[in-house]
Amino acid sequence: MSNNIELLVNQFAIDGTFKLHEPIVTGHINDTYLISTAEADKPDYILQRVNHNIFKNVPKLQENIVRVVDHIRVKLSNIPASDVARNVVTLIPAKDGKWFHQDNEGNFWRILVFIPESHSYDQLSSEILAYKAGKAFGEFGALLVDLPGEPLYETIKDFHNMEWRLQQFRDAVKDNLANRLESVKEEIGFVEERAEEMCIVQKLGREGKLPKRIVHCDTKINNVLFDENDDTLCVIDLDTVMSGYITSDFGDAIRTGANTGEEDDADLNKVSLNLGLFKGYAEGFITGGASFLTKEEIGVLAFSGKLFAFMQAVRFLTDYINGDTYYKIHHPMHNLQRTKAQFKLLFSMEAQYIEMCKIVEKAAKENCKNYA
Ligand code: ADP
Ligand code: GN1
Ligand code: MG
Repeated sequence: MSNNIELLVNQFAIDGTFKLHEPIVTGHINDTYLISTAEADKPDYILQRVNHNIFKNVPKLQENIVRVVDHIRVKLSNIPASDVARNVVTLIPAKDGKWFHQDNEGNFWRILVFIPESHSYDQLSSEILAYKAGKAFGEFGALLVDLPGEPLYETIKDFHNMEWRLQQFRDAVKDNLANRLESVKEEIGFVEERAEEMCIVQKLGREGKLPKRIVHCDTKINNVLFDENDDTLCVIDLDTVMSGYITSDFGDAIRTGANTGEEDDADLNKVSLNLGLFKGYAEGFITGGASFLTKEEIGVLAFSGKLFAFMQAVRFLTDYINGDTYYKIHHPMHNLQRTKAQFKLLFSMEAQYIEMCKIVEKAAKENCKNYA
């Protein structure tokens, strides 16, 4: 394998000599490796195999990322305080000029410069960190509000469309491919009890009450890098940056960053929404996005916390019922364990929903001119 990884790395126009590779195993979809180079004064790199069963057109996905990072880089270069090399990711082309390399087995690979002295968190430990992460994602949206040209390619169709996710779920229940329905009756009930309420964003969009934006669509909290002083550096993991609703970039971060437990916590007593972390993220996100957020968008932010715990529960449960064909799992019950943890988080948000709404409203009044 080492040799193969070295051969892959050498398909790209990197600066430096391959020394060693180390897997980074946080993600559920792609494969990621940290590549160290032999020379101390040359960058290290991130090598990724992009899952082409899920991302159907990797060349177009890569084109999206190039457009997005080029746009951000130009904007940052006009902001004197920015550190362009660490505030946006840098892709390295293959030696043939393409933004990917396809190996003989048909796999797609890409390389990014490793941003030095950076780290990410799977969960947040303080309100200030939550504020900084929220601000980084709000600012990310603000930077892309004026991306010129054609709409970005939709890398996964209907990715955060709740109506579509429910249809996939109901198809899975109907087909019962893995014969697991008996064990998930209660969870199926949880889904159906909330199904209609959870489609409100799609409905508001159709009615023209929520604008489509360029959104990140995977604002898991470990997709923001922090520096040695715990200040934010950069938003990463740009595979799903595309057109969508603002709910995507608020709800998914709350689901991961403001959870007192883990996404797949086996101990459900550990799982709940931490309101302080919610407040930090909300204040940061609204501050970072104040230049573009509309009153209607702010009005669905607290709801999006519930929506994304629900959507993720539906997605994990669908995969469990289908026999684990989408997410990487670490044991046979993993998708069900994840589902239960997401439902527990949702219940905690349901219990604290009034407070969540008040926090968002206060943050909007204090930080956002568009919010009367
Ligand atoms: P996944 O889709 O599997 O989550 P990511 O692109 O988020 O893949 O990368 C996984 C992890 O690798 C990140 O959480 C981060 O810790 C690290 N990482 C990714 N890209 C970079 C980078 N350019 N510089 C530093 N670390 C990175
Ligand atoms: C996947 O690969 P990763 O871990 O960044 C998934 C997200 C889910 C997340 C749940 C393309 O993200 O949508 O929210 O797992 N990405 C895709 O942890 O489906
Ligand atoms: Mg990631």
